[in-house]
Amino acid sequence: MTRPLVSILMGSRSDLDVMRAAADTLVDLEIPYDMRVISAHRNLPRLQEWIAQAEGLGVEVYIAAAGGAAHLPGVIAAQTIKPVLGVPLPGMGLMGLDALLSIVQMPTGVPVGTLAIGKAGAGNAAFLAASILALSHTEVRERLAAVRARRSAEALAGEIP
Ligand code: RP5
Repeated sequence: MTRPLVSILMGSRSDLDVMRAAADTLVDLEIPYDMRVISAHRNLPRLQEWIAQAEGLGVEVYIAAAGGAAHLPGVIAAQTIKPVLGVPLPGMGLMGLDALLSIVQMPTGVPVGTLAIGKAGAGNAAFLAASILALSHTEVRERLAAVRARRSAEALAGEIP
């Protein structure tokens, strides 16, 4: 098994549909990842166990998604000095604004890089993870540059003259 560079975590199976956008982007960039559902509220010991395991496996970036009170990204950030990217999710009645405001307000010294709400944020979390990995992984840098160039060409081709 290829060792994952990115760990995608979410609080509930109900988050899976949105978070596929992050996984799909990592696949596109050929970045090995692990994706699992572990709730900070319902399964804290399991979360702590996984983070210890992930650090040993060589995970370099965490992408964590949660809705509502949305503590998962912050609880992960409390246990690692690796970058944690938080994706606020809609679906709890306040369209994700509650989760966004919760995730973005981490205390000084324990930041969570917070992305947009929902699928757009999930996809961009994967791109941001790639940018972080590109600092030290040449092959990721090359693939990220290629995907960005491809998207740029597609945008130009779609331009209305
Ligand atoms: C959060 O609460 C999850 O991330 C999810 O977005 C939300 C609702 O979870 P379920 O009640 O559907 O499991 O912890």
